[in-house]
Amino acid sequence: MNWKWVKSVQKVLRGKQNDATVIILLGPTGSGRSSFINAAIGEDRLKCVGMPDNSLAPVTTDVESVHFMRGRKEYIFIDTPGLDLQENTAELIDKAYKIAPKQADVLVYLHRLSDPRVTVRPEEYVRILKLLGGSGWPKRTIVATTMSAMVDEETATEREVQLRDNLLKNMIAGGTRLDRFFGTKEDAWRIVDMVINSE
Ligand SMILES: Nc1nc2c(ncn2[C@@H]2O[C@H](COP(=O)(O)OP(=O)(O)OP(=O)(O)O)[C@@H](O)[C@H]2O)c(=O)[nH]1
Ligand SMILES: [Mg+2]
Repeated sequence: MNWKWVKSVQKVLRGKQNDATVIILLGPTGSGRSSFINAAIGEDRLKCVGMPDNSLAPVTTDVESVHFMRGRKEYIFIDTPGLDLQENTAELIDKAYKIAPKQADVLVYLHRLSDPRVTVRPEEYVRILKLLGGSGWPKRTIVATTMSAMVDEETATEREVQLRDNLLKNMIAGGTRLDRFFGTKEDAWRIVDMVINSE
């Protein structure tokens, strides 16, 4: 975890309008965080993998926030660098714990179903989810799977079962949701609203 970007997220959280809903996108590089935000706002505001070229380098290297009005309600989406890119995670998160952040309202953790392996250790993403989501983080978290179309349905389902029954078992018992994201605007809001409406 890179200390610098955790601080940037906390700055956004501290400065947020009381009635704005903050949605943080987390996950390994290339999991589709920036595409999720672009889908939700219906605009290619953030640079994504493949835009403008097919470079293999991670695209999002710093925290970026995007404000969006849905009706009269304000939403702040926060894009973050890939959680699998950083070094010294444990030490840096320990430091970050010492700053009391305002909590995020929704934490969307993306996981690619096309990946045969999980590249971020659960201890690491749980720590960052706790840090940014406060004490009620499990209920504010949704793990959304992406890129299901890149594998056959049997493989996709089997990987989701493994996530549900093994890796995410404790989080799900605490109220975290697991669902598939299909890439559209409607679907991005369905995912976000699932958490908001459960409060
Ligand atoms: N085939 C397929 N491609 C997808 C799907 N979802 C997203 N993508 C593509 O996968 C890429 C994801 O890129 P980003 O949204 O930039 O991912 P990111 O997590 O922000 O990545 P970094 O910022 O580089 O760490 C984009 O090119 C999307 O168009 C999907 O369900 N299937
Ligand atoms: Mg990105």
